[in-house]
Amino acid sequence: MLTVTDEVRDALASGRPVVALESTIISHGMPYPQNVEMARTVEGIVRDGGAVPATIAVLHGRPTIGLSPDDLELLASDESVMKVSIRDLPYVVSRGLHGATTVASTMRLAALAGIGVFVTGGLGGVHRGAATSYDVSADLTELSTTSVAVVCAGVKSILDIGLTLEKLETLGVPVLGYRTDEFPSFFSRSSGFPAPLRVDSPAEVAALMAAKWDLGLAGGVVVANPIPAESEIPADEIGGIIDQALADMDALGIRGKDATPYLLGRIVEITSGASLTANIALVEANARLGAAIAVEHAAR
Ligand code: PSU
Ligand code: MN
Repeated sequence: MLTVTDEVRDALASGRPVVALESTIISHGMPYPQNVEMARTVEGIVRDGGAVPATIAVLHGRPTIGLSPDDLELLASDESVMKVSIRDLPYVVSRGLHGATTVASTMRLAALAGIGVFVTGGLGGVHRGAATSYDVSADLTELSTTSVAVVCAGVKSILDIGLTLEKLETLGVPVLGYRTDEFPSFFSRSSGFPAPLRVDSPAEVAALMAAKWDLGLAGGVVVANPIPAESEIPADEIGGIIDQALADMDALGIRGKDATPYLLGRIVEITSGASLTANIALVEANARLGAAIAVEHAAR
């Protein structure tokens, strides 16, 4: 049921490095046209790093691994594109709809295609107030079962970072700080929480992936790569802005799958675009690291 481009299929068949990229970040994570520019740039960074990019989405009901420039433009600009997590996949497939895949559904489709490394911006997690809202992203449960390494910049403090790390521990997911002892919080290099484990090279990440899966431990690996220092928004600066965005969301009664896209958009508004610049910079840095990990993974 998958459509895989010839380039991605050939690379996988001959054991060359491939990096999966998600599409919710394009359709529901950033405004147009910066979203499509980011998507193109990131594919270029992966290529420059010696790997084949495979952006993943559902197009006309077909899970599609590897997208054309026109596909990227459609995902970036078409209002009908649904945000598709695991539970939504059968709906868009059976109805022939377009869907932008989250971390959870991109991981699953990447694994089905045989791709082991995936680059994104930030993971979903346990939302603040989850004790009453029950809002815990399906990204976490997917990480517990699907064997793909996810390169991200940590999680935003729109989430409860402490509870997210606890949940990942319960689910048996290794969380690696990349060249850091502190878990990063997306816009900021710090979060106040230690990184559960630390690695210092792409080869170390690839070795850990191999060890995990050779042991028969199915499931993902989180590689938390702090935003480059020159692009970071310090935690004390972004903290109040996130609180404001959360208060605005509550006032509007927005919840469920609309929560994360609303908060991302509202933070861009409040910061007059500064958060978008940071967001793009961190995704680009993750693409550089992800390509290097994919090269090491393929070499094993
Ligand atoms: N966090 C970000 N940017 C994003 C997302 C999360 O900083 O674009 C997107 C990812 O696609 C992630 C999804 O998988 O939001 C999580 O949504 P939810 O909380 O509804 O599971
Ligand atoms: Mn949710």
